[in-house]
Amino acid sequence: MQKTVLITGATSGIGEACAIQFAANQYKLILNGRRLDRLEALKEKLVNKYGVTIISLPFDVRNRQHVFDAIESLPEDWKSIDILINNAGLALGRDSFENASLDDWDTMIDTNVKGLLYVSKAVTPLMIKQKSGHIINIGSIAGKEVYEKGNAYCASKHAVDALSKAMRIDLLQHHIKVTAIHPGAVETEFSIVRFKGDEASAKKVYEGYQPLTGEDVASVIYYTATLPPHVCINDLVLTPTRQADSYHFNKS
Ligand code: NDP
Ligand code: 8X3
Repeated sequence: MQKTVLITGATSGIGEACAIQFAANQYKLILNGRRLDRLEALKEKLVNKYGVTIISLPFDVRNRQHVFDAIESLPEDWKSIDILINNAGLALGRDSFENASLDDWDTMIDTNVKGLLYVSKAVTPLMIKQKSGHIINIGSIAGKEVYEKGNAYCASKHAVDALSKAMRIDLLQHHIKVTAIHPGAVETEFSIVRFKGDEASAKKVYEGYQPLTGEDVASVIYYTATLPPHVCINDLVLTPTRQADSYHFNKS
């Protein structure tokens, strides 16, 4: 039977690449993001190319009520979600602790931590009912280490790391797999968002080495999602070959 995957943050980068990867493999897709125009364009492209069925489900993961209303609004035959990819997320600013903006901190924590919790809490009852499911949380290398001027972003991704472990333990009894994927540098719109539209600063992040692409990460996510039911990848860190950790890049 065709499986259904819900991807948050599918309008760009890793989420969009996941949408393409799963569509190419004939999954039913529920695609989320806030930018409806992008969701609709992606849906049209994937339906035409792969003949798959897609529901676009725009909502802001930070809005608790909207998250629950959106999941509740799904047609009954779409309420068996097999895979949830908690990908929506962002960094805002790269400022030293004393200079960083409280608003940026709020947005990162609300999106990366509370948003992931809301969507998971809304979807989990559906998975419990069907006695199976797979939740894939997109963490970061910033959830494994802390780097200079990374403060609240690193903390939010450490929370994703901790939550993934906690969810895996609690959801074990319901036959729900929980995987955390922690990428290093991926060239997406991530840095443009982080540097608030400053494209030159964003570009510099990826100079001197070959970064990962959204497609690289999507292919790893797809691999973890398609292992046999008795196999679960719990935790996976992937970086560009020329990145060892948050600090060590080979840019020679
Ligand atoms: P992009 O900026 O390209 O994509 C981010 C996606 O998240 C967009 O689709 C955006 O959609 C969505 N999003 C952001 N805020 C919200 C919100 N409040 N509600 C719903 N959707 C939201 O970045 P990436 O693809 O790189 O990032 C995806 C994930 O990967 C993030 O969690 C990020 O932290 C993580 N990551 C990224 C790395 C990188 O180097 N790029 C490395 C490690 C982890 P829209 O604006 O339409 O809502
Ligand atoms: C994004 C990767 O190293 O910029 O999560 O934090 S990093």
